[in-house]
Amino acid sequence: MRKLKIGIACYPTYGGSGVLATELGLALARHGHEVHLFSYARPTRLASYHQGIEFHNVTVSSYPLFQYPPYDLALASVMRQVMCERSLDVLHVHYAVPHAICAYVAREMNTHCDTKIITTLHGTDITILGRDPNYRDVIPFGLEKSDAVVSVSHWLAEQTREVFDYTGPIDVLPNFVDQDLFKPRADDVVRRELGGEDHALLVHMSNFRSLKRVGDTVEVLHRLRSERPVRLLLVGDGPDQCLVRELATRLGVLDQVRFLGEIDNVASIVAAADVALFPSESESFGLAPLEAMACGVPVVTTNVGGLPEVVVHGESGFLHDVGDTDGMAADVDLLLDDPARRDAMGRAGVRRVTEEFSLVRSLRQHEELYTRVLADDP
Ligand code: GMT
Repeated sequence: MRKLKIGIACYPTYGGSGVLATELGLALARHGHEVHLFSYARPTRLASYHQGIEFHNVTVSSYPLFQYPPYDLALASVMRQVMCERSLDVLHVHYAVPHAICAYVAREMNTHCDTKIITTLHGTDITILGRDPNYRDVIPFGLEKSDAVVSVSHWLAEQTREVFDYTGPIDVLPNFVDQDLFKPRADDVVRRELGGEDHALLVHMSNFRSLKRVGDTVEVLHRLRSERPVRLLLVGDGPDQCLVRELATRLGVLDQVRFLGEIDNVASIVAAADVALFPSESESFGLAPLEAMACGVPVVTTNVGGLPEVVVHGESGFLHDVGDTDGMAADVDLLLDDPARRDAMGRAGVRRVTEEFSLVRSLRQHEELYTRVLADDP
């Protein structure tokens, strides 16, 4: 395919949509496309210089009248400028609010510019903001003005139709993972450092929002029956951190929990673990479970949202009802006491990632989508 000029807008924060948008941008740049990334801060995965990718930092001016400085207008303005100066072929925005509307406004301001707009929906932009009276009219407007709408799972595509009565086409392009980064552990150094020589290691990573139910990982730890000493590694940070710490103290398991915070070397920590725990009450896809699978670590999670599209129950992990910490604990015990089963599940996870969720596959799917949208001239 011809090399394209592609704009990508995303949140820069420690979260799935920003990580995926940045990884996609990096992969497209490595494939020879010219990539322009828009955000209000440098995304975590774009810490260093990368050839072929230019970062456009959107700054918001303060003004005495502004109780809420209008980031949306500043973003639309930077998008308009880059769209025009660089003749972008595609502007691919991640997370509908406010990015889809900003992209539309930017294109409307450039009367002679025919940049195609693609909006990828990631989850709460539909499931929470889509039901919020402050946003529920503006989101479908953004989708209708996009040249293509992408969802990260079939479940989220269904939700989008249901929440907005949306009848337009939706492409499902699932989350992906870079298997050069997330892979089964090659040595035991990190595992030893984490105490894995004489402990079984459980891992969870998230932004500690209430819907992640991080407290359930502590409940599971408390309910384990296995003879082996166990440690729970908690990666990430967020609003529920204190509650989780309090719960661990109350249940008498604080000594077994390590709060690792927001760290860079997530892949090596996850790969060092025996089992990964994700008790979310809602998840449009579940990037973190996917990363654990890529590391060959079996996943114990919930049967909600897009998670059953990621984890095959009994094959690459186990799915439970939300809050079923007894059931989750029983499966963790089973995996800790049966290394052969654990390894087989880990291998099945890696296979599934390679076949369905690889970076290479996703890059091809995205390039095909861009080509199709560019060919769809009215
Ligand atoms: O929707 C969110 O909560 C934010 C978003 C993010 O930026 O992390 O997470 C969503 O997008 C990820 C990437 O597509 C998905 O893997 C997560 O499942 C999804 N989170 C939820 O649906 C809660």
